[in-house]
Amino acid sequence: MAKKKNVSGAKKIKALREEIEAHNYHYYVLDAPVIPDSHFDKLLQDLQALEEERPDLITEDSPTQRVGGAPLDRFETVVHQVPMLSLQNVFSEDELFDFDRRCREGAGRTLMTYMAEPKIDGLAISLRYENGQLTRAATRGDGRNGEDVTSNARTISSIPLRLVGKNPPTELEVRGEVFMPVAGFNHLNDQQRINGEKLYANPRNAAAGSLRQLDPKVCANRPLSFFCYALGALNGVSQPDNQNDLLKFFKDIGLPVNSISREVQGVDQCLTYYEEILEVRSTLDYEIDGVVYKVSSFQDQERIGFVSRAPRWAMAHKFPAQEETTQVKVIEIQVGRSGALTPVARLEPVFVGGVTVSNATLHNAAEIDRLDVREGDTVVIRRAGDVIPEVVSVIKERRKQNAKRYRFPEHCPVCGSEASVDAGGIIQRCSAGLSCSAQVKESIKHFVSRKALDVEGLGSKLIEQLVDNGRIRSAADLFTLTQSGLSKLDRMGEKSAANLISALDKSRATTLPRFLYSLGIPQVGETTSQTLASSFGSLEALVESSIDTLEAVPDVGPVVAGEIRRFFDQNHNVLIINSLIGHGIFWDTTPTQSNPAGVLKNKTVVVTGTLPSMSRDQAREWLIEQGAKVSASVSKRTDYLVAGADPGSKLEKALALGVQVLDEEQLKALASSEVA
Ligand code: D41
Repeated sequence: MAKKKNVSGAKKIKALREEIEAHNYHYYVLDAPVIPDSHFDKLLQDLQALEEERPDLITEDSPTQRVGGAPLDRFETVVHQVPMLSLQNVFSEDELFDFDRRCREGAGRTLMTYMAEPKIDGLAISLRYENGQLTRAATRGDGRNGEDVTSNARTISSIPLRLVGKNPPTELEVRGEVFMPVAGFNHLNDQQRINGEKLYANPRNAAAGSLRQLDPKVCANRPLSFFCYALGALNGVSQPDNQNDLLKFFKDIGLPVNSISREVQGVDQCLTYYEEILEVRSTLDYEIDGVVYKVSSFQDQERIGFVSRAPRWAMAHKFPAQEETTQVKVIEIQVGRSGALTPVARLEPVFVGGVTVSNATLHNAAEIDRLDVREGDTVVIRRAGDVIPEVVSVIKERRKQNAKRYRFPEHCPVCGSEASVDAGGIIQRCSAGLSCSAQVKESIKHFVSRKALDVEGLGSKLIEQLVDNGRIRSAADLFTLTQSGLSKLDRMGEKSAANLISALDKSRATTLPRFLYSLGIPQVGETTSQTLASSFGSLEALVESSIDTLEAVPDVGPVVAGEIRRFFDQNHNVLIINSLIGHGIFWDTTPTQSNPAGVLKNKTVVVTGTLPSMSRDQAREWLIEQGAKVSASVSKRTDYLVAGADPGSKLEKALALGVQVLDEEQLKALASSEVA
């Protein structure tokens, strides 16, 4: 009896492992998960429980072993049997034309077929599989000698511990890139900040730092991933004969390859690929620093050959760098609309991430302390995608001897009032509220901005001028401006004055969500404004709401609820609101729910990614019309996630929590269906 039970235990363990591996394959290689993450976690837990009963059956390649083994004292050196080559770079089209010419001449062709791949910004490693089992992972090192990082590589979920298929190669060495996805990187740095540990400057450094942890359990908690792109050695199966087939082969045996690689013909298509990838760069969930072109045919590759330790048949075509060094001229303090004092480094202009940058944010006083940035310092700045450029590190070696530590001001640089640290303990704020002209200016700029009341032709300079010469002291005063008064201002003609008056007039007709947003309540963005409007239905109900009723609104936690209450408790805010309404600002007060009996009524819905036929804002407005509550983040309380292209981490979270995911079409179908 006992024996029989054990056998069935062993069988169950085997079956569960295979099931888990199959899901891993669907998730990481095919990029098409078949079950939600929660279901996957359950399978793993089941396996863990079975293995606890049968520790004798635990093997190194069990999916439960990804949590990381015993810490190491040091990494052993590995000699790569086949050296890991390096890549040459080009930065310009001319250099690329030369590369193409050399390849065509070397192979004796008039038109060359290339494999074009994104160049992942991570670190190169080599994985060794023997009879389908992962036996060793080594960093590239100098190309000849690397470090044995097998125990860390085993913790990376997208690296298969076993290859799929009945007849795996007897020997396989595969090369690829270990990297940290951007979302994981941001999360890691948040975590490091909370724990008072050092921050990583970029995803690449974070990936390298994680793979070099001596304790595999630390590495196991780092969100690393992997794509492969080259062969070191292959035995026991027939060799593919070009790069395109090689990548297909990798995918077939369970190794993740990048899905946006593609075969191209000739240098023109290389350039098209380059432009296309540059265009989508900021939407990818991992960082790339260029594209790589490789002569696809292995026979052609052989003919073309090598220069020292780099192939002549491959080339990296680099994107403009996202990091550059430059000098900090001065550190200035900007005052935000709620008084937050934000330090900004004024820089010697540099070209970075495709644009010339002359300012970078230093976030707050604590960040200046952490970096120890001083005026005159040489710093590394970073501009990734469309985010505000930031200072990531200081090159201390280049610091001038007399450079003094920066002292954060104790007073508002604009109005001179005392500055104090806010409740969160990080942000310094000017204490003067709307008696500080900087706060007045910023709150009016926000009030007229596109997503708020959208007053056309009222730029920052004009607002500053109007506040400075005392014509307006609040958003409400905008509606006291006259055409004749305006036309007397600098650089303002009759025509623009008339246009501005009519734009202001037009902006009087608004919606409750826009009006709430325009007030600039701290922590209350567009989505929260929409949720508040649909939850309370009227401004009066919101103004009189208690902390408890506020917290019952989706996405409103104690911090946001506190900010809202504080805002409406301040008499000057109420006065401005009343004055605005007195000046004729109005919105439709009939309930916005045009389909209040619909299926979506009172459902909490989150929208993510790019939808085919409407913007996210339009989708949110439409959902509110359907009676839904639109929320910004996925939680257990979310009923539906509406996901478009490039959905990002919200989709993962929804799948993990078992939240129903809909595309735009399914959403529309659901909305028009009958209520049961
Ligand atoms: O994505 C990459 N970072 C990448 C790196 C890639 N897609 N292909 C690569 N191909 C090579 C050759 C052609 C030499 C096999 C590479 C690298 N090398 C590479 N990465 C680091 C050093 C070399």
